[in-house]
Amino acid sequence: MFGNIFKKTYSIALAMSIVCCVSPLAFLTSSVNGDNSPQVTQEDLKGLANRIAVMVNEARTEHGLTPLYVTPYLCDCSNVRVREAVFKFSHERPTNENFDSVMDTSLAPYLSAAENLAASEDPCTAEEAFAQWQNSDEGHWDAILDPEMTHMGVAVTYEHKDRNSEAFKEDPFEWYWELLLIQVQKDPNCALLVDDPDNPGKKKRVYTADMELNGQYLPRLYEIIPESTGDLSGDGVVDSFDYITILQYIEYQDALAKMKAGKEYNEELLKRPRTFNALQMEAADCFKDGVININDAKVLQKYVLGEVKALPYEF
Ligand SMILES: [Ca+2]
Repeated sequence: MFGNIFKKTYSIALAMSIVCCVSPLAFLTSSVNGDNSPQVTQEDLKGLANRIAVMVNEARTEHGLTPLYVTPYLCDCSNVRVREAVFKFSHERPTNENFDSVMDTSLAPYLSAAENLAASEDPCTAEEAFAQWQNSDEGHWDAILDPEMTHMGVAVTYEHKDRNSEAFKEDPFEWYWELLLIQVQKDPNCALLVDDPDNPGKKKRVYTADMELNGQYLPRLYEIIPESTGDLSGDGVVDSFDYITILQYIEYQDALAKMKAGKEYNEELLKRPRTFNALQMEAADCFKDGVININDAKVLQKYVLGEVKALPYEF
């Protein structure tokens, strides 16, 4: 169809790591149940997974690599895998298939995939779990810093064990961590015909952009919740910082559109993706016309300068 660029290949079976965390820092254990199990909520687990996602991107950015997008679907897959890992700590699933069979390729069309697993004793922080991969010489860190990767899903789970049980004595791990990394396929709608150096006089198709996956976003430490139109930082005031934020967003989107169209674009801009969450998108649309462009930035600037009295701007 589009040549062998869509041929499915994947790197599999990165070695697992089981490292005991012996940090004296208590984590999520301030309140305990009668049986001494920490009260861990779904919100806690999501927060830990988000923290891992942020650390992955901090590490990539430090190494000059583009950050990875998180998608809700990949996190669902990651969650399936982390629950499987509680009972079978392996890159092979209970069905004996490889880990990547957890993904439906129509929802996550990938060229390559990798999985990092970690297990740790209670208590354990996200930083300690992440450090297991960073200090591993079994491919975990290489997977995180793989320049080809584009998207990820992360999940964390907690499986309480009775401290006096045989199960606990044999296997004291209660925290499980899964990071699913993929390199997404190229967007078939963003391709150019260029001269083929190997076949003089012939053209070849070159893909200019990765596919965009449903709901993809760049993880942040805290979700930004704008308090009004124009408050992109979520600090309750509309000021020049918000103006700079919307300009950077527009600049990035512009470079992205140019890349997809095969036009010249500023590569530096694409190394620092700027995305807005759904609430920020709403807050950035100062004209309330359904699109975010330079007109919204101009109105926001005028509002900051006092030339426009209210946002959103009404004609
Ligand atoms: Ca603000």
